[in-house]
Amino acid sequence: MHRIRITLAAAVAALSLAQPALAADKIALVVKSLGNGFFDAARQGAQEAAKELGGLEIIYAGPAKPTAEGQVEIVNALIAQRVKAIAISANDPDALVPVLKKARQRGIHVLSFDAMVRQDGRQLHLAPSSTPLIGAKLAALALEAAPGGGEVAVLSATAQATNQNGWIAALKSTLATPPYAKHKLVSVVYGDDQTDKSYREAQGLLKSHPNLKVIVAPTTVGIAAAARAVQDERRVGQVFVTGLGLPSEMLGHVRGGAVKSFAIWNPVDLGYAVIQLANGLVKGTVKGMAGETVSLGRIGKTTLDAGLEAAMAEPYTFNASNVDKFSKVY
Ligand code: RAM
Repeated sequence: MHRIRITLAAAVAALSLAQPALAADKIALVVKSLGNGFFDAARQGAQEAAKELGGLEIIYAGPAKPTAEGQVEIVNALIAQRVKAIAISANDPDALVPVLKKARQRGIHVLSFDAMVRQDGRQLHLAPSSTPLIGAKLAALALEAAPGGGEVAVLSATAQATNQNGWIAALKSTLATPPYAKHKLVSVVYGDDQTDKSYREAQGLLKSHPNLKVIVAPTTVGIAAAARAVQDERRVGQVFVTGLGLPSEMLGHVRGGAVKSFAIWNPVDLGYAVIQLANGLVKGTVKGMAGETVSLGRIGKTTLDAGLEAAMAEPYTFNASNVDKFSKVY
């Protein structure tokens, strides 16, 4: 009897060992395009959250170029793969809505981060910071670049990106206030978050506005390309580039003098936080309701507003005093 009991126990143990490990929940991080250092850093944060939460697999995807059509194809493939959630930085607020609605109908949770999807196409949106704050920061950076005023041009990402468009609108309203009376916005151009196109657009600005004092690029791809154009065209000291950049990509340009200061939030934290929210939706701990306070894991908490948007921290300013240190982080 004793022997049989042991054998039975051993059999039960063997059976449980033979059970396949519980399949991990797949959560997709869909970015504007591949090859962008900002999103590479966000991916790192997403992996960090997945490791901390356990039982998650991050699928990182994005088109080669930042187009809505490329993202629609990706979302269709993710629906077929039965992912549990899709977190997307959208190349167009409207064009993604139908396919994201299809995902919702199949029980997939949908949220946007960085660049927003229209409200009826997602359950919530995570912004890196508040839009008016970013606009005011961009204006303050332009003032730092040209304290005496002068011509300012904007080199943006794609013309449909909700994040850049919101920040540019906020920059314009700040530039209309008295401290900026001597700063004149002369042009807004789009480099589509492509290095080559951004570089050419920056060269074009330098040519068509010989008195240009500042290029504000609210995109990590654009700011690096514009700084290189200013350097190559030997306009360092006459034209200053500023905006939103990664310390790792801007270090050389701060040292070279094309950039005095710039700002950004932590993209690793953004990727980490959006996966915390995606997992919350999957597990039911996040409902996606106006006024709801939601957990961003190690970062803390945030509250969804009436438009089901939540914002993270203030953008942080970098210059010669701190860019070195942070260039090792992101
Ligand atoms: C680029 C992308 C991204 C934006 C950053 C600041 O990498 O356009 O969406 O948030 O810049």
